[in-house]
Amino acid sequence: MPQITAVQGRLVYNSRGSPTIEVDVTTDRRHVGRVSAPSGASVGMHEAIGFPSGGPEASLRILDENKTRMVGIDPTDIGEMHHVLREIDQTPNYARIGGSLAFALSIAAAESASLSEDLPLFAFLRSRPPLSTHATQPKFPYPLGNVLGGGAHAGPGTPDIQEILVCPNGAKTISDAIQTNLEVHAELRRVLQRIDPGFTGGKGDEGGWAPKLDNEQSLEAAARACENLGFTLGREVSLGVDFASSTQWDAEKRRYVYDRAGFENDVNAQLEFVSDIITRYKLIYAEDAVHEEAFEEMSYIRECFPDVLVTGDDLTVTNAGILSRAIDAESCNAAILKVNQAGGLYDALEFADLAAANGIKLVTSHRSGESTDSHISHIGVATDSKMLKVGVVGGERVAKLNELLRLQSLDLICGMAAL
Ligand code: 2PG
Ligand code: MG
Repeated sequence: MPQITAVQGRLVYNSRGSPTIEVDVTTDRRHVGRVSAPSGASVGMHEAIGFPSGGPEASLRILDENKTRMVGIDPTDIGEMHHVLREIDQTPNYARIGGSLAFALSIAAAESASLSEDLPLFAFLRSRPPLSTHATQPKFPYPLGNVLGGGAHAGPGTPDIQEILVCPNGAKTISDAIQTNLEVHAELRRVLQRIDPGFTGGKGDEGGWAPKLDNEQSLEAAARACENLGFTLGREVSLGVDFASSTQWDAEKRRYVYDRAGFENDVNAQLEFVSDIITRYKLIYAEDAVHEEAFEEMSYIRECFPDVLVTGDDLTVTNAGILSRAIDAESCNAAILKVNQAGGLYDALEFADLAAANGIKLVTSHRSGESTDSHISHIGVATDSKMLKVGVVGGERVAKLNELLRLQSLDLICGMAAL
């Protein structure tokens, strides 16, 4: 039986320059899994806590105090590490040890186990619990890339909408898909420079352009970039939007406040606003179109747009209990999978399994504050995710895309996921 022989944590930095933790887990003295924890800027209120009150240092101290409980366990049983983490932290949201520690430890253990079995991480994860419901042949998720950023990911003057995304839904191979997103991103820069010759080429946290334009102008520019390349929106290439509506929601006023554009939406106006954007820009993907507790309003959008991936992120926070609520209310037909929202890998895979069993499509996603790790590319393939939301440019984003290209050359994954 393979055994964890060493666990080592350290402080490192994420793509925003904020401190985070990295954990190495060694199996049988040779197989080292190494993972560092990402962090979000627009964080759902029911997500796992990133770090306890003492920050990354406190998580590292807790790791040091508890290392001996991890040494000796079998990392090929994903449930064992989960069990240890749950013994140390019995809070529902990893408030004691920090979700970042649960994230880094659990994925590093799985990576070291996959190395000990000489399997790519995705194949290792597919072959054991808690994943049970999956297609027999793995397929590539479509890369869903942020081409224009605003909201919590970019400064004043940029759109209130957090992310305008591109999906190369006509691509037949993962390499074509990645290339298409890169072309749209590059063409969008030219479009933005034509609109505003003073555009500096500045980008938001995820590598999408951050122009001084409002929501409408930004969507127009993204659509024009696709059309300039000869694409018909909704055919070879489609746009998506992460509205990240909890950022705009003012619970006291019960209105969505669009500070930068200078208007407010009551609940009905928000539904009209979102529906209008989905229709006019032929969106294939609409994330968090309403705030994180608006299960009923989300279900209205889902009903109106059965062919759009009406996706929960802050709404479902990779939490199986909350996903059950969304399933009961028929709030969404797709859900974001971010392991660090759940905390540990086991929690996230349970969520994935529940989603699959209920016909909810998965979109595995990065965070705005990322590392150069590429484990989520494997997690996306392992969970039969339809899309992998990882950005288009920037070292920490490209790292995930390049991993998909490496997987392509292994010839173990056939074709693109059916959307
Ligand atoms: C989101 C994510 C990633 P953040 O809202 O979907 O794009 O952003 O990591 O800031 O929560
Ligand atoms: Mg989101």
